[in-house]
Amino acid sequence: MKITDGKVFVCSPGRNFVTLKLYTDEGIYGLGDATLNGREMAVVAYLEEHVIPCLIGRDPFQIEDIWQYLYKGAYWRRGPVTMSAIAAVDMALWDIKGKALNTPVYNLLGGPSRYGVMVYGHASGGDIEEVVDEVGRYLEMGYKAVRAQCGIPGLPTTYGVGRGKLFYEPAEKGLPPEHIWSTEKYLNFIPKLFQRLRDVYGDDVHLLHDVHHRLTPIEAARLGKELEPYHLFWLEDPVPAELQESFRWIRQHTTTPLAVGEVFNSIYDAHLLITEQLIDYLRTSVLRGGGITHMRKVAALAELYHVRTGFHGATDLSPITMAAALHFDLWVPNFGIQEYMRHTPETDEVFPHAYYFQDGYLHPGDAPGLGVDFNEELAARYPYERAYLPVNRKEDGTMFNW
Ligand code: CS2
Ligand code: MG
Repeated sequence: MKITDGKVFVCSPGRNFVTLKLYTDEGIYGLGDATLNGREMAVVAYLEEHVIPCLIGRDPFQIEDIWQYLYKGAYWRRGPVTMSAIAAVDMALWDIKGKALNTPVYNLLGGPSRYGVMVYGHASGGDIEEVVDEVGRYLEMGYKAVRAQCGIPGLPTTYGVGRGKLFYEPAEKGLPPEHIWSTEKYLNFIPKLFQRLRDVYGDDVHLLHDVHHRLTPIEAARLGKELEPYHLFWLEDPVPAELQESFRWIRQHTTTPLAVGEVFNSIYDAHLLITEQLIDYLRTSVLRGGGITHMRKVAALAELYHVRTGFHGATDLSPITMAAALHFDLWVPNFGIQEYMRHTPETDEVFPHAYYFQDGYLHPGDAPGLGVDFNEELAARYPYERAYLPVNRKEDGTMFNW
């Protein structure tokens, strides 16, 4: 079998997505997600100008060799654009192989290691009582784990409080919206949220929270300690993680489990965090982390150090990534949890898929390959429009982390 062509599609059924379709001389095609929120067209150019021409004529079954070729052959290694492009090719190749061998991708990885993939939903609200109600809604839907994010008194906006119900899309058309932040107001408030949630829902519900890169290590240590009585499933992205050793300070002060990595794009971003056991869950999705081929090596290292997977699964990762993640999650021995932010109905129509939600778990389904398709005609009805993630400033105007 040979790769005969590759096409990149950009569409916007509720938000922008970049989709790679690889064609073969046997009529089988593979799909890959190449979406990079707010920088979509950079990955489109990388694929069309620099990757697809090198794929024509290659054997799609040589997944590892093509991965090595695209990684080492780039010379300028790593980075979110490069690794998202490599990931899209990788997902499409696994999809082709599964379809050609008439088996779901999880069977190619090693078969299922569990009955289903435990997921967490996103509850948010403008105040504590709204969040309490939203968490209740997710529990009624059967979720066993819920992330809770809340408006902060005194701040006009904050991370994770969505505009709609069930899904949260931060990217906005036009130029980047500017948000305002106060660490003090945030730190003084968040423990009250989780005290209330534990009072209402008891100890057994898995509760998660995303700090979204906004504290210093010692501030994160304070928050982790103050949240210990509410034993979160995880506290996510407490600090920007370029300086991996800064997690040593958090680890010394708190037993609250830590999750990080949705912005990482290779094993090197997490190597110290894993080998010094500074984190408990690694969030790097197969889209950000160079595909299934690279992420299974990262998961194998993590397994040695008691680190579990907790893949990113926000709406800016298309159903193709969700499908690929679920095949990986069903197989990977050191599975932790899968984020499941539901897509819009329009998105689900453009990307029909086999995966399904049942009683707090997702299952990838048993269709050959990844079990997801792409409706080109329908996608064309939702044209791309540039959108940006917000930026964040402190109350005094200092540029900060969003
Ligand atoms: C968030 C994301 O889901 C999460 O944990 O960090 O929603 C993140 O804000 C978006 O993926 C950014 O595009
Ligand atoms: Mg996050």
